[in-house]
Amino acid sequence: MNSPVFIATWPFGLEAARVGYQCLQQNESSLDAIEKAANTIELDRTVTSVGAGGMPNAEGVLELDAAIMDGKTHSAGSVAGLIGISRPISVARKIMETTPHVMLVGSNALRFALKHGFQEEELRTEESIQSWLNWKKKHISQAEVAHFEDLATPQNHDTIGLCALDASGTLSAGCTTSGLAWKLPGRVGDSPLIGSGLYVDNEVGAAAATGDGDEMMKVTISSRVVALMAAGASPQAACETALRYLLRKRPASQHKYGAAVIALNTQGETAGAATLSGFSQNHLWQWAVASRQHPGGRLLEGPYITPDSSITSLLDKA
Ligand code: SD4
Repeated sequence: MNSPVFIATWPFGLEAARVGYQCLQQNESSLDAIEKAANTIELDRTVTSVGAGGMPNAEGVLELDAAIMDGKTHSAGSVAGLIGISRPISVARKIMETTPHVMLVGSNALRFALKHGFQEEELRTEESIQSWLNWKKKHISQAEVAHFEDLATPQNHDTIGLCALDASGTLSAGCTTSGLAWKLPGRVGDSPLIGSGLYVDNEVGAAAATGDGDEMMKVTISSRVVALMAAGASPQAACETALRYLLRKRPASQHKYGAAVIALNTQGETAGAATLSGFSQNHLWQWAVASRQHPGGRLLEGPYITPDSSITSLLDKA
């Protein structure tokens, strides 16, 4: 018997970690724990970057991306640009379990979801519509390049990435998001891409990502973290090395809104790290861990990686 562990990105990941860990304590599979924990955040309309209540695209349409991966079977399911379905990770799981495919997109993903009993509903809130209208008013007269300049505020992004190790020793991972607010219609980020937003190798570990998907997908960051662990790195060293690789290959990403990864290995060791860009004392990189020591979960901060060093905590500098 393994000692279960659940990790998730961001402060709202604390609730996900608590819910996920509770499932694991009741001997549910890591896959079920990932789905239930992700659903909790997807259905929470106060979280403005995941599922219902998420921020819309440039045309005011809320397009959701999600993926799930099962370490036991090394199978995966994924959905992108899904409109009007509140639990996209469950649609991703349904694709994984009932089709020979991995990923469905847009209107055909919606058709698939409806066929499998998911209900279509309005997922935008008054608040998210108002934020979009405010953004639109500000940007209507500007060129499209300017359109992207202020995408990176804490309200505009923050995907939930999740990794779980269950009592049988099986790892699973998930990722679900409304993606970058005000994105171009049809834009798909890293979150639903296997290897970028998430990856699991049941003999090694699991990883999930959040942050600038347009940068992280260029280095398939989550599979890189798992490959580094397979080569002998600790989860912490793997996260930091993968982020340094991103900064080396894409120096421009240092000036963008940041990238972050979490990792969990077969021993139940956990890690998280982020690039320094995009983070401040007002927007900390935090991730949640729930385990036997902390069944209700606890939040950890940092470290923040620069090309040649790391900073443990931005709070210490306060
Ligand atoms: C994306 N990775 O769509 C997501 C956004 C995110 O923190 O996680 N931001 O690129």
